[in-house]
Amino acid sequence: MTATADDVVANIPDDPYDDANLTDPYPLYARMRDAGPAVWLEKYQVHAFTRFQQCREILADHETFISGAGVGPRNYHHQPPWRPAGILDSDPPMHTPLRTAMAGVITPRNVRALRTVFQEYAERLVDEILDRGEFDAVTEMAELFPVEVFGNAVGIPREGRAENLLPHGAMNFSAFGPEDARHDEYFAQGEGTVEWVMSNCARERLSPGGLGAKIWEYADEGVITSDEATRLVRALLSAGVDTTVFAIGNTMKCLVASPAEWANLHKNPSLARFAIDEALRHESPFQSFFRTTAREVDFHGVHLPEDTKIALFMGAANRDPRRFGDAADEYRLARDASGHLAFGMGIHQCVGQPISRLEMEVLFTELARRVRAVEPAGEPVPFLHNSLRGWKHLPVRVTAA
Ligand code: OVM
Repeated sequence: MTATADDVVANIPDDPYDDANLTDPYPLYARMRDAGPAVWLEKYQVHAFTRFQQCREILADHETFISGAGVGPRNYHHQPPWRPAGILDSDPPMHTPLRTAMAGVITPRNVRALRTVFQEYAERLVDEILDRGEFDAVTEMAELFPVEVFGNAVGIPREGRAENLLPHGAMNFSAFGPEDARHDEYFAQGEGTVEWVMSNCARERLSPGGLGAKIWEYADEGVITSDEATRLVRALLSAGVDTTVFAIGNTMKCLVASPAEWANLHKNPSLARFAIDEALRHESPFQSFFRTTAREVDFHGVHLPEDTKIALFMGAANRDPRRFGDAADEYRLARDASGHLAFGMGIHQCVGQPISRLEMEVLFTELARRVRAVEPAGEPVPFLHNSLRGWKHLPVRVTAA
């Protein structure tokens, strides 16, 4: 079934996925939020949700709004996924053992053990940044950090990481948005990376003691099958790189645009985690995806037939003044950004977030301590993508403390 436009829902003729709106989505997001709890995206023939309350309710109700038909516009009930479904695009009961194994591997204890090596790399990276004075905060910081420390944590070979993981992520995340020319381009650029990623999901390729090897222990115990273990390592390598790369770049972007907030952070580096959370809210790396109705449902005045795709814009929900106040469009270190939807909500809420948060906290605490001031050193270049939001280049000048 597909939904149809109706009288109660405002029609939006605009395309959130065109170049202009991907470059600056926020004016359109504001119009969509103000037009009602749901809007009709004419171009995609789909209802879209941009307010905090409705996005949160949809994410929390995984029985009505399922993931197993895919979290992009493609409905797996009618069209096969581009690759076999995994933890993200599944529902209970299939989802449950996958989540159990993943949560059993990404424990507070296992994550805490990563801090020292994250810290060592952060110190080296900040040494280099300060030596240089001017640097690209994306290619010379944001992209390097997760590729190095998260790659090591999972336990994959260093050789080939950057060339494969970044284009692989951009390709995979493209499937969470419309299958347009941009999607096809990222798929073309990702060619060959699937083979590299899948070969490194095999148990014999993963270094002992790493997160990947720990996932395989759940296969030994019979909690998951070998196929499922392979797909969980695939999920680590699919979800754990680009998202954190963009989160680091976006946090830097927010702080470079707010010299006063950098000064506050420098004065008190223990505020790093608030700077990061507010950046996750203000410029969410993962902006939008889809759910599918498991049954006919009336939701905030919208009638949705069974097996209907709906679009969720978490990037808009996280700017909703109904939740975050009149200054929701501003980046404020002092704000309580908690509860934002950048990591989702409910049974699919990002299971890897403590690793991502630790990476960022370590890096930004080190930067905050040793860098007195940051300023733009050139025009940033946006990275246009159908579900991710971030920067391709972000030239920054730093002054040592
Ligand atoms: C994947 C995947 C898994 C979990 C999360 C995610 C947030 C992607 O395997 O593609 O994106």
